[in-house]
Formats: sequence, C-alpha cells, structure tokens
Amino acid sequence: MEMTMRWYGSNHDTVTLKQLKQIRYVTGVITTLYDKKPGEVWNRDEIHALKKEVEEAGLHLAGIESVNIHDDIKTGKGNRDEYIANYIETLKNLGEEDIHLVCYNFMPVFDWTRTELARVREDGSTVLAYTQKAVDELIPEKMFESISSDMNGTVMPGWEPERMAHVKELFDMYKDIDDEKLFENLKYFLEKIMPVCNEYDIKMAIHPDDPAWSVFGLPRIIINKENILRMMKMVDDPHNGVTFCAGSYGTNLNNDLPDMIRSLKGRIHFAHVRNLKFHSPDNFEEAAHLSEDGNFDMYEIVKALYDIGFEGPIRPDHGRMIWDEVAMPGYGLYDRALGAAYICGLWEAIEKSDKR
Ligand SMILES: [Mn+2]
Repeated sequence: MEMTMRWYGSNHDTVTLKQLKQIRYVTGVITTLYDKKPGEVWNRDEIHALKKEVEEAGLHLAGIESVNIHDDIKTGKGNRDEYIANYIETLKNLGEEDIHLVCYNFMPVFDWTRTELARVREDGSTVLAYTQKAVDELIPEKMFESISSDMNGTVMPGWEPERMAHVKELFDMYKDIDDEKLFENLKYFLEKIMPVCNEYDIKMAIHPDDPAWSVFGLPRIIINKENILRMMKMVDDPHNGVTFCAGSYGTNLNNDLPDMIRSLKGRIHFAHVRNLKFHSPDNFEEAAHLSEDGNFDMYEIVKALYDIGFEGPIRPDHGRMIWDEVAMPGYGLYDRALGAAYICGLWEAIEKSDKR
C-alpha cells in the first residue's frame, strides 16, 4: 500500500503540500481539479500542471478523487453520450500523464450526507455526524442551508453552492429512477469507458454511497456486499473496481467490513480508512481512527487489506477537528496525520508478524 492524503489544490485547501510531505508517513497525494464541473473535459496541460505541482513538493500524484459524473449519465437522459465522450477524453488525458487511478461515485443529487459538521465530543474536538431523525425532519432543498454555516468558509465536495441552487431540478431528474435503472445506467457508462481504461491501465474505483442507504427517497446502490459484487460481475474487468471506504460502508452496521474486503480481492484499487462511533444504528459520529474510539476494529480492516495483497493508495478519511484547527470539516491536517501514522503502524506490525 501507499499512504496518501487527499488534497484539494492550492486554491482551496487550508493544508499545504509541504505540510503533507512533512507527515513523513505520506508519500502520495490524491487530488483533483476542484474547479471542474461534471461533464467538462480535463485538458492535458491542466493535468500536467497539477501533477508538476505535486511532484515539485516531493510527493507522488497517486490518483484522482474525483472525476465527477454528470447527472445526465446517472439518469441516462439528455446529453449522456456527449458527457461520456468527454469523460473518455479526460481518462485518455490522465492516462497520457501517467495517472492510473480514478475515484468516482454514482450517488444521485447529494454526494454524501451528514446532518452536523461540527458535533462537539467530550474532549472538545468536533466531528461530522449523522442522525436519521434530523434527515427525516428536513426538506431536501434545505439540507445545504442547514449545514453551510459550519463549512468554515470552504467549499465542500458535492455541496458546491451553484449545484445546491438547482437541487429541486436535480430531484426532478431522478423522479423516475429506481435502483434497477441506476444499475443499468452505471453498466452503460462502464461498458463505454472500459476500452480506454484498458488501453491506459486506468483503474476506476467507485466510492460507496454515504450513508449506505436511501436518503430523501433517492435510489442508492453502492451500499453493501451483494450490490458491489453485482456491480463487479456486471462489468467483469479488473479496471472496474472499488474505493473501499470503511466509513461509508460502515454506516450500516450490518456490513461486515473485513469480510467485504476479502470478497473484493483484486478489485479494491483505493482504500479510505475511518472509524465511526454509533450511539444507535441511525445516530453516529466520526471518531478518531483508533479502534477503541469507535465501533470498527481497525486492525481487522487493515489486516484484511494486507491479506488480499492490497497494493493501492490508502488514505485516512475524515479526521476530527482538533488543536483549534480551522479547516474544511473532516479535512484538517492534524487528525488525519495521526490517522496516517496509526494505519502505517498497524500495517508494519501486520507485515512483520506475517513475515516472521
Ligand atoms: Mn470515503
């Protein structure tokens, strides 16, 4: 595995590449062209400039999170084929720049959903949190307003104000889309892009839906073992793979994370590791990475990744906000650095015990 950190680019991130480099455990960066709209082509020179910036800081550009999918592709409507052609062009340009990992998601309307961005924990740290009750009491168009004051002046991925201004139209686009239709549209998209992925060895890594169930009546399919294995079989090509996000699949306590990892051997191209603390099955908050701070056994999760021979980038996922840092919720420097160190420690211990 390669330890990485997500970085939003020098125009958007409060964390610098120099700081990431100094974590020491981290050798790679997962980044994106944050200003690109879904459906737009990423030009080769833009990609090259991003890569150069990362490399000049002594880091490796390990992959893109994300190249977002236009809603016409997810709904199978409008200009789907044109947007798929653009996506293929982007993949080709990434391949030409020697970038071989692309994370994406197929979630309708909301990229991910939390009902609080700064829940205060006992020790005064703040974390992202979710309660089903709060979602049930909210009308979807107000979702953005309800959390935007806690964004610390940052623009959060999937929650761009210009996108949220059209949230009602987005809901209309999805009104006749159910799980089956969404699977069908995902298959259509994957079949079209697989040739370019094979040509340039680009590993597509779908991010699960977060939380792993339907919110606001929208369909959600990347939520459990059955569905993800269905997706792997549906387009049975190793380039059709997975971002294994422990914190997203883990929102559903019925998901056995180590078992899911083992069942996805050869298809996990990217891993996100995070811990959640549950107060009840539908009230949880993000915790420190340390196993005993939450409900997940991090040793078992990292061990499962080790056992399947996982070689891709791994990153600590959302961290707590600690030491009075002001940053994008979940994406401060300090707690994610602690997470990286912890995961590297687990990995080294597992690897050395295995080799003795
Ligand atoms: Mn994730």
